[in-house]
Amino acid sequence: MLIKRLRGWEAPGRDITPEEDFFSRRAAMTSAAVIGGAIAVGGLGITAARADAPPPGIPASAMRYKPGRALTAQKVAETYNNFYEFSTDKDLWQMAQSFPQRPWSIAFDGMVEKPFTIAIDDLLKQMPIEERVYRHRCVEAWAMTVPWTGFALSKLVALAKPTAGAKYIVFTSDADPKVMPGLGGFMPWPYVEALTLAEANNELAFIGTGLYGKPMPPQNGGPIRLVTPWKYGFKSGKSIVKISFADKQPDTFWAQLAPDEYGFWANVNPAFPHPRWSQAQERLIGTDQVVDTQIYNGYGQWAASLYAGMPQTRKLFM
Ligand SMILES: Nc1nc2c(c(=O)[nH]1)N[C@H]1C(S)=C(S)[C@@H](COP(=O)(O)O)O[C@H]1N2
Ligand SMILES: [Mo]
Repeated sequence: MLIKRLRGWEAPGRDITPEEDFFSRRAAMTSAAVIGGAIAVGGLGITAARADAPPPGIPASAMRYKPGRALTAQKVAETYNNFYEFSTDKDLWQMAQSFPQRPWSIAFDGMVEKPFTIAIDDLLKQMPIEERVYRHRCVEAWAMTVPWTGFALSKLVALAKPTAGAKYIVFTSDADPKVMPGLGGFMPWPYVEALTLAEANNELAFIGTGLYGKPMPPQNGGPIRLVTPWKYGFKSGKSIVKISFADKQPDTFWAQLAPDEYGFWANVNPAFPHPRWSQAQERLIGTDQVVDTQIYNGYGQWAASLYAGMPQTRKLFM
């Protein structure tokens, strides 16, 4: 009997299909989807999932955090990016195609039982790969809804074995001047972002290794990135090469660059405007829709208890 070993970007139950098929099949199934609880909102095979019915090709389990929105068109999610190591322009995806994704390894250090380095493919073999459709809210007031493949961050924390005093997990992104023309200048490279260990162990916190059923494109943070859907997108570091554990809150990239605008917590909240723009609404990329932003990006059911004992001030939401 043939035992199929899932690759790192595959998830059990996913009907792996080349994207062209995936989208034309979705368009073809639009009328069927109406019966299944989704309605067509016109144009380009975009459907709005009314009752979080899974789009074709996506397992029902991927919908358990109730995205409640149509998937962003794959082409849009993969060609409209923030990755300042390459460029501050959104159309950097072509530049990122020469970013080598193998060999790739991740070093674990700081407050762990024993520091170690693991090759990405060895890590993927050990992790329970699944797929999750999440909304993503950038602090710049745009949003997307995409199917990530990967595994719960809590599984990675367990593998790393932090010591009793560790309180923070720190993610360092790759910084390779040979392939990243945006490095240098005044920015505090490398890109470092962090979570508390309590946040990292929250069930929503996810490590993304794939997107739309394929390996994570380099421009989206391949081969491995963080995904924290209740926080502004800048917390989710891309192309991670090091994960450290610490007992003190580290200096993070955005908090160093613009401390009055971007904080450590970065929880989404429409009631606290950015100093230069409102956070009340968000633009769904690839469409002309603008929708209301929700506290914790709509994930309060899972995330709000993390902050129950804290002052609900701007600091928690910037
Ligand atoms: N290393 C690194 N990670 C990063 C960024 C970056 O510039 N460099 N941008 C962040 C921001 S602001 C957002 S909104 C998301 C964008 O992810 P996407 O391009 O996959 O949509 O990546 C985040 N992670
Ligand atoms: Mo962002």
